[in-house]
Amino acid sequence: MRSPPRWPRPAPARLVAVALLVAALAGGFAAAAVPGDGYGHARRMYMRNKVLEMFYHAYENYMTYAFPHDELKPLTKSFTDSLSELGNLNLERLPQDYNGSALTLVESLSSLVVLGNLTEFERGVLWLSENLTFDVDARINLFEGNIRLLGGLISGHLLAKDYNNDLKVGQYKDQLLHLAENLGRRFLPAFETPTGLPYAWINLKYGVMENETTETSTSGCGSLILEMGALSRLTGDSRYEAAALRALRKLWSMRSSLNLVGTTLDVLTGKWIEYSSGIGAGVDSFYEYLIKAYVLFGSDEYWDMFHPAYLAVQKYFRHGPWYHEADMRTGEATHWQLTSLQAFWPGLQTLLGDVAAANLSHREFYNVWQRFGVLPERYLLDFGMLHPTEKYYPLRPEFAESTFYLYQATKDPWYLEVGEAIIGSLNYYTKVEGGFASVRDVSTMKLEDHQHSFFLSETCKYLFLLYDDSFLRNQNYIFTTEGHPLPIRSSWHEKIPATHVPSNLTSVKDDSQPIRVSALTSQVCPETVSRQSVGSPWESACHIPDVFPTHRCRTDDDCGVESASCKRRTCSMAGYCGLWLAAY
Ligand code: DMJ
Repeated sequence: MRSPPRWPRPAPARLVAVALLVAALAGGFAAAAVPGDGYGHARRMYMRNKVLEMFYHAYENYMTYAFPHDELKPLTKSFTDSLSELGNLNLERLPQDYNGSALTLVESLSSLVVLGNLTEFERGVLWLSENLTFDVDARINLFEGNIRLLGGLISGHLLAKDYNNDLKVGQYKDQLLHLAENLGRRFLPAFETPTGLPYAWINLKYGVMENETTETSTSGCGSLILEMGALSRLTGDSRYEAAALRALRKLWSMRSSLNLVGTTLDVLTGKWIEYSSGIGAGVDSFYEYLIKAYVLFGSDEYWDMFHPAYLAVQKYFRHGPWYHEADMRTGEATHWQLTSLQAFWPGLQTLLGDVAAANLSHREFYNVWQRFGVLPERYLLDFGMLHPTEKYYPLRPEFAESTFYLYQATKDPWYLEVGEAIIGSLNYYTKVEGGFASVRDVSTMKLEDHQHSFFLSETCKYLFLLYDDSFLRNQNYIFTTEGHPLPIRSSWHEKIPATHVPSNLTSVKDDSQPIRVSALTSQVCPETVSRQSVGSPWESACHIPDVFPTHRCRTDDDCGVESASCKRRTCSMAGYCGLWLAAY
């Protein structure tokens, strides 16, 4: 396999940054001055501009060859209507003049603002407000429609409001919000089930179709709360948030005694179909939305779900830096696979403040990235080989996303070098004249004719923010699972300005300000973090105390996880928890 070209390397300044991070961790949120991270301004600007080029190469090709259809086919310079793709609908049923939902444009709006192109953002807003309609006989996937279309519109609306004074063509008049509300209303029939768990598919014009499948995934019905919660708060119509929250509560009530959830379920019976689960496909954003809903809305209810769920993941799925899958009922490992989607987890852990664990896993993902040049969709850890069929890389953002979070938390320029490798690979393997193409098979680097919209909403956005985070200054955002920023507002938040939720949750504002690992660190390991001294190992959220303070136990389930090694403790014959078995 060819190696991608590498950008010039700077003199490493990583040690300085690591020392500062340790100092910052040791002092909790106490001030720790961060001088320049040693990466170099010119190099940073070079990489920033490189990402700009990538974004516009993808965006302009989409606008030329695919707009107003949904996504670009970069090899044939044609288009695909992703409503059909997202929903597998029968194209013949669509109206003759059906033009798609301009999905990639909707998905690009927030990125255009992050990149500082308000003129193009405004052009997009105006076009969408005059042309976009959801009154089409199209069956779409609720989850995808929510994170891509609804999330893109809501985020675009909030940004249009915030940047209103900088827009040129007249006043913004909430057009994107009206579109979002129109779409949200069309989602509501999906929630009309005995359990409150929504159908996975909805016809935008006619609601739930006859004989619609009743099977859905955990992420499909457990990651709607950010967009639908925001929609309710913006419109004053509580139905959206109520529907998403009811579904989330129901899902959480279905957890096992180990606080694990499965991967697929039936929305009519509320019974699990697939008991094996992990942190990747079908589940991933369920965890993400619990913690992000807590950050955005401040309700303890989200934290009270997230915390045990997170600890259960660390206890039952984690194996050193890897996360395997396990049966939700027994915690027994089922599949030993690395998946590309799992690469968001270190980003989530960084948001949470579990930087040590995040860094460890991120490095392993990077090793796999280096080995193949990109991340394969699935890699069999037990056989040390690619999955026989899932060998593709569809330009996914998750690894870049985690790299961005880790750099924000640590200011360690090593992550900027990782970004260089990602950018190098994307340009070398996937850039074609007509845009950026997905990789069909990472062992041959054969390409596939598809540029997914998330390449613009997430992959390019996180890579840009890695080198230029000026968008984050003076504002706190939480990014949806599709990379759309939602501002954290005190009017939406139950706790701000309470002292334990500092305002700067997602960003390091500039180099003269202290590193803030995360406001949530203190909730994961309340005392141990602040007791750490410089140079000692970092506490990790994998720490789970034994059930009884005496460390007595009846079974292994009464034992927790060692904080430093993250090894699971077991119950001895004499009835004490300890590291008796070197199982991990
Ligand atoms: C995105 O659509 C979202 O991040 C989703 O949650 C899962 N991953 C894809 C991109 O890989």
